[in-house]
Amino acid sequence: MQTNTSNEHSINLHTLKINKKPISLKNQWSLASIIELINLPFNDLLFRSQQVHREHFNPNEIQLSTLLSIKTGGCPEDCAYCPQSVHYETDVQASKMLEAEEVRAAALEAKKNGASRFCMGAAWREPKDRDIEKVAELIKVVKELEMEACCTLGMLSAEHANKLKTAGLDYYNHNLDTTPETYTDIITTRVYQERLDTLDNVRNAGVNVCSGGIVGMGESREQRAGLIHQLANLDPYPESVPINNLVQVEGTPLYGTKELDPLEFVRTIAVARITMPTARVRLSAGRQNMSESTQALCFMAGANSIFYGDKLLTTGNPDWDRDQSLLTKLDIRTV
Ligand code: SAM
Ligand code: DTB
Ligand code: SF4
Repeated sequence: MQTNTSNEHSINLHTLKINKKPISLKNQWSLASIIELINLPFNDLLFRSQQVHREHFNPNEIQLSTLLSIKTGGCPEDCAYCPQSVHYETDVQASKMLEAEEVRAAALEAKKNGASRFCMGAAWREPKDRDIEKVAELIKVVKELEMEACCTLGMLSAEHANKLKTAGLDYYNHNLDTTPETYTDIITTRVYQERLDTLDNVRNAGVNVCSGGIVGMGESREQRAGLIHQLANLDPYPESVPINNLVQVEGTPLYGTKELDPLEFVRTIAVARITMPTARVRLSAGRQNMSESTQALCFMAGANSIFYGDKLLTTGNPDWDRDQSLLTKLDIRTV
């Protein structure tokens, strides 16, 4: 465990050149220092995260990403939060992969509504070779519309990551979701190290990394700090960090979990901002039941991206108009 003092963390040192020799420096955070942060008095924590946020971003701008499920349901994995797993009986109907024209229409609508990134999700453990060929075509469709393209397709080999990079992929989303210690309580069909290996393959292919997690699954505050600890110590840390509040779906094992106090969600965002100062921290799933005041506190704490559009993958999200009204009230511009 590292014992760096918190002052050393106010800037992110990805690479330094000493005597012209490039060396990589990890953004090292000890678990203890992150627990100390998350336990700060709320106002002190928010003041600090807002300071870090202003050092790196315009505090009145957020980025908009729109999601589309390109292959829904029937997933062999058993993620306890997910309505798309074959292991649970939910209302989700499994479907075939969408055609390029359907994707073009959805991306065009997202662009017209102001989204800059289009993220395509598939309910796969991992894509097969023929899936990668089809997704590569979909990435080209999104790039033709001059939007950033993101995919989340499950585990990815180095070869598949390289193919998606060649097709023009900008970001790949693959969440760590929990701490390593709690992972096996949530998912038994794959191991944490496989998640880390996928992130390495994405990084090595030159694709930007989008990785975050889910809170509200019954974890403790220290475990939320533990998730941020894992993300912040990736070398380098992800360019995009989605923080999801569990969307409880009937039929999944986590349905009925005690709801997380919204202020605990805000604390998690603040700690993500402080420990990953230049990342886009995304206020992700869970906004449909979140008050405008809580969302405003999340932006204050350093969130500067949202999923935008009335659907996430299979569950609801605030519609375009409702979000535009909130952003107008807060004088937030979009990028
Ligand atoms: N199958 C791929 C995978 O798991 O990597 C990609 C799609 S999966 C739905 C992407 C992410 O959505 C998960 O890692 C998880 O963080 C998030 N997610 C899924 N169901 C959720 C729920 N009910 N509430 C909040 N986040 C959820
Ligand atoms: C992420 O971190 N959250 C998004 C996206 N990446 C793929 C997915 C949220 C899914 C919520 C449940 C659903 O709609 O199925
Ligand atoms: Fe499958 Fe992804 Fe859902 Fe897990 S989160 S069950 S891998 S779609």
